[in-house]
Amino acid sequence: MSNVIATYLVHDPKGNLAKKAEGIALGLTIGSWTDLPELEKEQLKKHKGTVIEIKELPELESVNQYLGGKRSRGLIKISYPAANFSPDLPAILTTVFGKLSLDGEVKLIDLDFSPDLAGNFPGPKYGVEGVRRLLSVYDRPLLMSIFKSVIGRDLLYFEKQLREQALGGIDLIKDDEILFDNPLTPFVERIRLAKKILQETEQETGEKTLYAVNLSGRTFELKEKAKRAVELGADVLLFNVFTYGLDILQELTEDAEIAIPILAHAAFSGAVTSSKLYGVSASLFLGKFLRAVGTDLAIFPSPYGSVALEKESALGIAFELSRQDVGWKPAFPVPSAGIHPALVPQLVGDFGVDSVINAGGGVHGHPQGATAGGKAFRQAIHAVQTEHTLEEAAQEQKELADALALWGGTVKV
Ligand code: 1AE
Repeated sequence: MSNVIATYLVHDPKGNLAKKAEGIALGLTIGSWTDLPELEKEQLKKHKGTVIEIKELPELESVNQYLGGKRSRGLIKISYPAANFSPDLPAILTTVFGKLSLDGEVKLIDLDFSPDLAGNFPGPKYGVEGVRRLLSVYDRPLLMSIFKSVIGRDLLYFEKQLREQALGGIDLIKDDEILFDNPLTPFVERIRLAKKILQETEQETGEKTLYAVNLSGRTFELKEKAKRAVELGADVLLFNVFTYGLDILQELTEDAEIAIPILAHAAFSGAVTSSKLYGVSASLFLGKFLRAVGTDLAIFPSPYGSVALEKESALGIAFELSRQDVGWKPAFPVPSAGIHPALVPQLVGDFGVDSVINAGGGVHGHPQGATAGGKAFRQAIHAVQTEHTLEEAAQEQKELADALALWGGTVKV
């Protein structure tokens, strides 16, 4: 059967989860059912939402107190026939969580597409394997860094930061998500300059570095701009997907001419995912959806950095980006924010070798500058790969020793 199955976390003030579930299943499909004549019932059957599971959860006193009254809690699964919507996320989301998102304490936890429906979503063009191939790096987590304090600076400053980061052995260097097209560092000039500088640094280090330029501007200009970037030889596009919308990212990834990887940033997603009672789960929003619409690398808050996400949520995102039991290529999880070299063992332990370690302050804030910052991260990654502690590795490697002296040991979450 062609359908989507939505899982909701519901807090019901009326204490009747079965009635609540049936109300959702009918309300979001054919409306009233019981009052209809038999013939119409038969005709509408294939459009009716079906409650397939109700799992009661223990009441939570903290929630009752917060909401000012008793709530029954439960996980409800409802199947929606694909006959009700066109096979695109705007239609699917409007069906399963359109007006329902405005109706009390309901959170959308998961959405399972039947295989034929999932086939309407492209998944990553490059994914883990494709990005690794571009870099010729196959056996370790990738290292990404972020331009910092570039707003109000010109191309000379951009060039200096780019060169310093690349010489530190960084695989991908991304624009800060708050750097937009601007007269001091225009989009096209950033791409041209990055190409030249990264060719020079590759000569020096023997290693490739990819630059992720921020694709920004008005929605209807994005495709042409992305294609221009590709013509100019851009390596990767950074995209603030959640301020534009998931379907817009899908439009970009489905365009065969936009044949470079896309790095999705989590900016604005907290407005939708942060509440325990409302919105959409992080694993669905930042994991499953991003992979479905074609993200190759997905940035989200790590569980131990400066804007931390709960560990369960961060691991849930990474799981959805990487799970093998779906038809899409795996995408790279990029747990970010407040990352420094001392966190590398924990990052690799939690997110695995097929993940990207991403740092802004943790690279630029190194006492000897960004090149040393990059080297310290690479030394930490090498230590983990060769089963040495960071302290052991730091005895031989000054950049790592200085980073550990500044940022200290790993944090257990
Ligand atoms: C989850 C977003 C992280 C991000 O965008 C960013 O700029 C992090 O910077 P640092 O590594 O915390 O300095």
